[in-house]
Amino acid sequence: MNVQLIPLQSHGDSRGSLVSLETHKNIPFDIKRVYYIFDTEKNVERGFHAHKDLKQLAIVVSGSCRFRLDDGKERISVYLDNPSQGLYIDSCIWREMYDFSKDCVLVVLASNHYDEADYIRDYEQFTRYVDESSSK
Ligand code: T46
Repeated sequence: MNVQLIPLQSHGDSRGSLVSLETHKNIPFDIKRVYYIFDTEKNVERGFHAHKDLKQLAIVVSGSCRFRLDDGKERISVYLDNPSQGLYIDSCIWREMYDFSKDCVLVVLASNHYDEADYIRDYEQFTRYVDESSSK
């Protein structure tokens, strides 16, 4: 599955820690957009979609949450609770986010601007899209 946990170097000293995110240095795409998710409830689940082209890197800068990731063949779960680690998610991966801690702040770097046409929000349509793409 084209997902990867990327270690992000933390520059720490007695004053605290600092992580820098730079296009094509530790982020494998041009960063065109940044958004963040916060004020989440423990029992709420988000996502339930895939992207046709968009690549993203998700970092939990506070608290924790879990991702369910599915490429149409296998399904894995990833726990994020470390601001020095980014979860890279390639295009064509179904994602569901859940088990948010109350203090969770999830920052997401994206390879493109917001475009609803890039979303596949129906799971059956997603598996059809994966099958069609792999037979091309
Ligand atoms: C993803 C996961 C990890 C915007 O107006 N601009 C934006 O850049 C984004 C990301 C969203 N929105 C609007 C669209 C919806 O009206 O914000 C609202 C909530 O978006 P959505 O329901 O898609 O949120 P999530 O948490 O289900 O998914 C988001 C991203 O949309 C998605 O790309 O991979 O986080």
